[in-house]
Amino acid sequence: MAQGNLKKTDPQVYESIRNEKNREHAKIVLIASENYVSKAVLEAQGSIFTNKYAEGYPGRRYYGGCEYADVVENLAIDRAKQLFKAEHVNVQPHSGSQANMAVYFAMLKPGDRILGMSLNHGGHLSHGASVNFSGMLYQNASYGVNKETGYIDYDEVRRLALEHRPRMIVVGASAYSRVLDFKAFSDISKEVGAYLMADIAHIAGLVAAGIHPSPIPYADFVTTTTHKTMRGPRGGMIMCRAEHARAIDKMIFPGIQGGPLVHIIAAKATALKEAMSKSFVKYQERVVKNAQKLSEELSKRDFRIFSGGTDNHLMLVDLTNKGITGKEAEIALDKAGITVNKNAIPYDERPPSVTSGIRLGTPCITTRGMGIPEMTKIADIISSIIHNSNEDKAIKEIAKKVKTLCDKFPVYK
Ligand code: DSN
Repeated sequence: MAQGNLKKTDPQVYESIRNEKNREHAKIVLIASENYVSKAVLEAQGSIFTNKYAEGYPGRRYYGGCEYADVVENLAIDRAKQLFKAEHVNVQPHSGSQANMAVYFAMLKPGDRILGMSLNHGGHLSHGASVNFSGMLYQNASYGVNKETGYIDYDEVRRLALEHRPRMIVVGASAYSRVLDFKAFSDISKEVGAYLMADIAHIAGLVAAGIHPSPIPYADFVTTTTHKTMRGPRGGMIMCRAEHARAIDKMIFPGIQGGPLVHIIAAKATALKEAMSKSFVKYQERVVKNAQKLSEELSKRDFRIFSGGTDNHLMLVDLTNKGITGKEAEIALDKAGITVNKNAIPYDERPPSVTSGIRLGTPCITTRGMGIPEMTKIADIISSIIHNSNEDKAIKEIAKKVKTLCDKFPVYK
């Protein structure tokens, strides 16, 4: 995008953006929660809607001059309703955490109990982790995955729900590679009289494309981010049954937020329009096929994929048999131009700052057009790096292969 004015006014920021653009082009990004937005989304996000205050909701704002802010917010709401078949949508949350916060604040009292997936087993901070507001304000109980299978054990979730009697059950994860059974969670929630919130931040694109089952028929509240697999701007969104619409809207504004970010809402509208296209469905199919191929190819090279594979866009690689920690692997891979994040493996004995594993995801590489043949190449590259992590000369050679792949698949043509 043209940035002549920025270059003149603030060369340092201009330079950082240019460097970031080069970095995004020159690295194979396997961070499961990242993606590259389209140029259309980028243009909407970088638009003059950043100038506008629009506290309130379409048709009932606390500022004049909101007629076009109303148009983009209504577009985003209507498209999200249509895409996800939701009764009510709020597109104002600034992030996924704020979407979750609004649901808790609207429906729970401090001291109520949440039952969510443990952070150590792939859950999110805002699902009740002790260091997060959700763990500070509410009592928490957590479920995890079965040590042998790596899958959520629904009998265990039910047992915990009966034992702890939570007011809210949260289903959703940042590092779980298997299909989530929303009906099973709904049955458990009904049995114990709890609300059910599904946080689909990671899998929203798959849900929108019909590749992962939707929680909409089962959950009282569905929260998501709009980036990640959705390929929209960074932000959050809440979907809920009509009966909770007023409570949720009131909690987002004036409860926990002030003016909505209208430029982000405009970009959310554009991303939601893109998500309604056939090419978006094909894209999500390719994301999953690529993840499955990458997981298979790594397994062939004696990498242990937690739970044995993946049904979605990500996988957890347990490096215990490779004699390298997640932290060391992240650093070695980065030297060769592969960006990943270290990640605790469920039942990990190492601290979260070290970990025994890495999390890999395919949304970014699929967006730049890589497919099945490239997954074999990437598995080869990862294997060579992990087996030569202390050999700087070998890593430099491998980096050349990464560069060739990146140049063949530019992020922004
Ligand atoms: N931080 C995100 C992730 O990487 O999964 C979750 O919000």
